[in-house]
Amino acid sequence: MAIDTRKGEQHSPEFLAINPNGKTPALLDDDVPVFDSTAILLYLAEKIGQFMPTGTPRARAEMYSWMMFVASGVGPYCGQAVHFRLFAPEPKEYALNRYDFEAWRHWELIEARLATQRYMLDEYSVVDMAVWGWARMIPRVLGSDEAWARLPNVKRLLDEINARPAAQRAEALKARFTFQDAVDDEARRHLFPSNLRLG
Ligand SMILES: N[C@@H](CCC(=O)N[C@@H](CS)C(=O)NCC(=O)O)C(=O)O
Repeated sequence: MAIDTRKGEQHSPEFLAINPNGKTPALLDDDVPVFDSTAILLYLAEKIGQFMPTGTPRARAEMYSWMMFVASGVGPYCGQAVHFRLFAPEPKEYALNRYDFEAWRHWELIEARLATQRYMLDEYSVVDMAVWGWARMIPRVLGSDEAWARLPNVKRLLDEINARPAAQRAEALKARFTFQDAVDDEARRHLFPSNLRLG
């Protein structure tokens, strides 16, 4: 189902039954609920037996390490960089500087890796998909399209995955729905409940 987070649909009982954390994405695969983007990728890859190295412990360790790097590093730092850049009230210089710095630092690690190899692992995998999810957001996260000049290999991977049929199907699916654009007072109440404590 399509969830418009700016309208607060992530807090509906139906959605919370799938993801008690009230955040997108979440999946109901037949009757199996899965939530959190990294868990969804690992679950689906394991289910279909593709896009995951199955060989040596070293290869699996590499995959898990980079998946968690995206889940616990790229995701949270990029998310907070967007929040402080676009939505937080002043004063925010300290927080914006910290999250922008950390977002850049994470992307530069990915850039360095992709400068020496085509994909994040030896072959195309769930790690590239996880990176793609956030790479699409780079201009918003890092403040402008100029970020691509410093991340040419991330852009290369982004363009390659964008051209894959599955990525195009995902875009086409998204285009079937209209999501609220404005982050108005009501959307802020849904998205940033911590603000209520500020009075
Ligand atoms: N760790 C989660 C983060 C999910 C997340 O923050 N989702 C955002 C949209 S991209 C959301 O649902 N925000 C609505 C809210 O926080 O109420 C994941 O990777 O799936």
